[in-house]
Amino acid sequence: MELTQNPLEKIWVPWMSSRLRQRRGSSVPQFTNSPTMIVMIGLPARGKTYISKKLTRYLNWIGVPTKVFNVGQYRRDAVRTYKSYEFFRPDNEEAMKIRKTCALAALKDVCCYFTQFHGQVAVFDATNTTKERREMILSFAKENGYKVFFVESLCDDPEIIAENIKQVKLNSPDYFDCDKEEAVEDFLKRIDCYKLTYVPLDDDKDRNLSYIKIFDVGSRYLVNHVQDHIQSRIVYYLMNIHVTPRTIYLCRHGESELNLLGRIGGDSGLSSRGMKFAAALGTYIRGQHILDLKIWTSHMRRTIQTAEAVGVPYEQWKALNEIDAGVCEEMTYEEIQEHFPEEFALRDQDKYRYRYPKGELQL
Ligand SMILES: *[C@@H]1O[C@H](CO)[C@@H](O)[C@H](O)[C@H]1NC(C)=O
Ligand SMILES: CC(=O)N[C@H]1CO[C@H](CO)[C@@H](O)[C@@H]1O
Repeated sequence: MELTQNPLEKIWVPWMSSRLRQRRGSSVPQFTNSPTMIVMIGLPARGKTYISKKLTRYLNWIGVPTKVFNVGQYRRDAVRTYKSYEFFRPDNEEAMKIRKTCALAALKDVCCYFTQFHGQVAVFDATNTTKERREMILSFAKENGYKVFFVESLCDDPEIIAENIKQVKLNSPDYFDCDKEEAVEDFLKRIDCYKLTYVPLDDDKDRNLSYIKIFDVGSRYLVNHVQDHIQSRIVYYLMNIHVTPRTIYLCRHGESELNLLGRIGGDSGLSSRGMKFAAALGTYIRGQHILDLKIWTSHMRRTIQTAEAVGVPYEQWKALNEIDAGVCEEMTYEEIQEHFPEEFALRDQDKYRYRYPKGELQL
C-alpha cells in the first residue's frame, strides 16, 4: 500500500519502478528526430532549478537521455566568491560579460552533449529573462537544428517567493556563512535587478514559439504551439508536478493467508496477524493527523484490506500489483525448486531480469 498526494510522485518509488518500466516500453517512441533544448525562463526564486531537475529525472526515466545545464553554476565556477547583488545589476558591464560568457560556455556544452554523448534533451536552466538572450538561444538552436521549448515560471505571490528563498537560496554557496536576514535582503535585491530587464513571453509577439507558462506554481497554465510528442509529454508532466514539498508513506500489506503458507503470488486475504498489523497501521496513521491523506493500493485483496483499516477512502491501481509469477503462482519456493529447478536457478542468478514462465517481465 502506498499513501501519497501526488499521482506523479509515485513513479519515483523504487520498489515499484520495475513494474512501471515494463509499461513504458510500449509508450516510448524512437527518437530519431532532432534534439530538444528546454529553456527555462523566470525571475530568481521561481522554482526553475527545481522544475529543471524534476523534468530531467522524468525524461531520463521514460528513456529520453536528458541533462541539466545550470548557468548559475557556470557563473559560480567562474566567479568563486560572490559579494553581493551588485553583480547582477544590468549596468555592471564587467559582470554582464562574465554572465554572457557563462551562458555561451553552457551552450557549447549542450552541443557537445548532443553530438558526443547521444543526449536527446538539454534543460537550459538560466533566467534568460530578456528577449535578446532568448533570440541568442533560438539562433544557436536554429544553426544546430535543435528544437526549442520554453518553460516560463511566473509568480507574484510574496509568500511563495519568501518560502523558496528560505528553503533553497539560503543554502546556496553564494550565501555560505552569511547572516540569514542579510542573505534574504540581498537575494530580494538580486531579484529586483532582474526585474529591470525581465520581459515575459508575449502572447502575440512570441506566438510562433513553443512554450508553457506556469503561473503561481501551477494554479494556471498557458501552453502554446506544442510541436511533437516529447513536448506534449513535458507539458503533461509539468501540469502534474507540485513545487511544494509533500510526504509519501510507503507500506507493505499485512501478512496474507498465502504468506502464511509460504506461497508466492495469488490473491488471498489477510491472516489474523495481517489484520492486527492493519489495525496497528490505522492507529499509527490516524495519530499522524495528515491533511488530505490519499491512499493507493494495488488490486490485490491483501493490500485493500490493509488500507481499509486506515479508515479513509482509497484508490486502487493495477500498476501497483505484484509481478505475475505465471505458472509458479501460489507455489512455495520449495515447490518451484522441485518442479522447475532450472527456472529456480535462473531466477537466483538474476532476480531483477528474471521472468517466470508465462509470468510478467520486470523490465
Ligand atoms: C509567425 O510565423 C508566420 C508564418 O511563418 C509569420 O508570417 C509571422 O510573421 C510570424 N510571427 C511572428 C510574430 O514572428
Ligand atoms: C542570468 C543571465 O544569463 N542573464 C542574461 C539574460 O540576457 C541578457 C541579455 O542577453 C544578459 O545581459 C543577462 O546577463
